[in-house]
Amino acid sequence: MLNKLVLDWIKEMECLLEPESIIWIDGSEAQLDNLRNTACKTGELGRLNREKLPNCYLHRTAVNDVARVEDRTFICTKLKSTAGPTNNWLDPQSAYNMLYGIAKGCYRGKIMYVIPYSMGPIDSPYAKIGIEITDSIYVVLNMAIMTRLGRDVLQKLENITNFVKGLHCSCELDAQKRYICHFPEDNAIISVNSGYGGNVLLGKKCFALRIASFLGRAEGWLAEHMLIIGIKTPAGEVKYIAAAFPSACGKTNLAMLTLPEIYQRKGYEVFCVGDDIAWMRKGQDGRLWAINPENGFFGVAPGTNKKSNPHALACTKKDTIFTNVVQNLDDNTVWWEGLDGKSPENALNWKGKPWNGKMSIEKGAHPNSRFTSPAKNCPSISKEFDSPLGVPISAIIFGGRRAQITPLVYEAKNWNHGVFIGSIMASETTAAAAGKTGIVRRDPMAMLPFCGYNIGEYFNHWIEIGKSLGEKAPKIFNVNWFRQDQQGNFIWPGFGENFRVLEWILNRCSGTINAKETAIGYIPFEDSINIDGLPLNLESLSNILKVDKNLWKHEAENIEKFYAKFSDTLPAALKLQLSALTSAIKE
Ligand code: GTP
Ligand code: SPV
Ligand code: MN
Repeated sequence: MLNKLVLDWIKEMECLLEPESIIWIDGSEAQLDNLRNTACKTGELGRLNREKLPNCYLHRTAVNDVARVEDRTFICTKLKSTAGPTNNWLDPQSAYNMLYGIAKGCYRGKIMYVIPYSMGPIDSPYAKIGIEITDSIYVVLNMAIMTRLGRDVLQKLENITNFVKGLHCSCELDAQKRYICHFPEDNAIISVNSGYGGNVLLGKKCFALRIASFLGRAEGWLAEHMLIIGIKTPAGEVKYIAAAFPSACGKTNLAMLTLPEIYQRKGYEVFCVGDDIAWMRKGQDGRLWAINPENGFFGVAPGTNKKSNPHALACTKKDTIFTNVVQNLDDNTVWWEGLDGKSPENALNWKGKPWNGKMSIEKGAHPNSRFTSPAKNCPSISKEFDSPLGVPISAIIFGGRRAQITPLVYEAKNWNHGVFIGSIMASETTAAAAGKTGIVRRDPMAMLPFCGYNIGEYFNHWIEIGKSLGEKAPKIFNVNWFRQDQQGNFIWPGFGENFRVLEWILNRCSGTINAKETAIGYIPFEDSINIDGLPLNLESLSNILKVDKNLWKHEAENIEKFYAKFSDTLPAALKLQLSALTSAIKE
């Protein structure tokens, strides 16, 4: 018997939405298959080639609905100051009134799907339960890949009083009435008028980052936009690294990294634990431990190929939902820019219009087209993937897209300096969010769009976590794979070759290698990064490792302006870090 809180809320939503019927998602293959068949009949999904892509489907979103909408995303808390200077804010009562007004009767003639799901392995003490109500089969099927759902969750719900309420209404997909609203004080999320992943798969960014970061602050843990990767050294030890890069800046690629041959020969191995979200807390042994709350990947398709990310490509070969990619009509398979082989000649583009790679200058796949694949499809998935307590983290990496200024890698002098480095992260915007791309903006810890409360207090929370970890805190680093030459080409080869930087990071963690102290932190000596076999000479390496004091002086001035936004919530420790940087670059 489900508990009354759940049933009361479902009843309340039924009265509001007025669906024709209700279907509880139990996660059984039979039920999901039924839904796939229905969606194929209505055209919500298209079935792809059964031999080449078994159990794979194609979905196209509305053309005005292809990415997260940050300007229509709100944190609704009683006090505006709780949401802080970087979030859009609405008063909860007026937000509920407006949203319930939009949602009233919007399921008429439709089925209301109720999805009970768990973020985190169901038997993990750190897992949290959510229920998403939706009118979209696409959402149900994506949630079935991205989360753990079904009977076990329903069973857990019998004894649980706190769950996250998520309501999704497709409505008319009207961009003017699109709202992604979070009520962290009520554990609730309401998303209306969108059908795009990050806006509607409510377990992901809405719950596992915005609501979870709010919960994490109260409960003493961190919800972060981070991948988790395991590295087995030739000595047989496995070390775990968590890394935060903004959207479409390389988390999936680093998480599923394929080792360059020289490292395979040396006996290294890498394992993927997660590619987007990490929940981290102090473990019994005093170290920082992380779980990946998700159960699948919602990865960027363009640029994924046999060379850049063979593991991601392998993930997409079965049981995958593709969104906004090219459909090759010759064999009913999929294609995107950057995939191996030539572009198809007889195809439909992401909008479903006839498209020919040779004749059209327009892109075939949307730059933010995605694949949704089960984690277990990943050839390098970690054997700790389902571990209830997660994995211990040895290093935290921050990074972003910076054509100039930020070196390939540098290391923080201590935890608080690391928090400072995270807080001043900046990156060029990408197609993952609506709006202009390629504009450099500050994106602290890659959490600017995802922090569910005042970001000044979030920085302070990080500082407190560091205090509590003390000597056992992970070391903090910053990386930048995206430095460009005068012609605008990336200087660093990236992808699998990024392991050369991870090797340095591991060596710094184990204390087996010295580094050069600079105004911004420790950087590698040139001969500490192995460039054997790379099309990169020592001079180029030295260029991307350099700290240009003039550029950093300018950067420090920008940081000061950015920090001014936080006024009294900015931790004193970070102000100290900024003045230390300002005086160090003057020397
Ligand atoms: P979200 O899912 O949006 O959070 O993104 P993500 O951080 O997981 O980004 P992802 O790994 O999917 O990479 C996005 C884009 O960056 C892809 O087009 C990649 O080809 C490109 N990319 C990833 N890693 C590298 C790299 O090391 N070098 C270069 N030049 N490009 C990269
Ligand atoms: C991101 O934008 O950071 C993503 C994709 O990981 S979405 O789920 O749309 O947020
Ligand atoms: Mn992401």
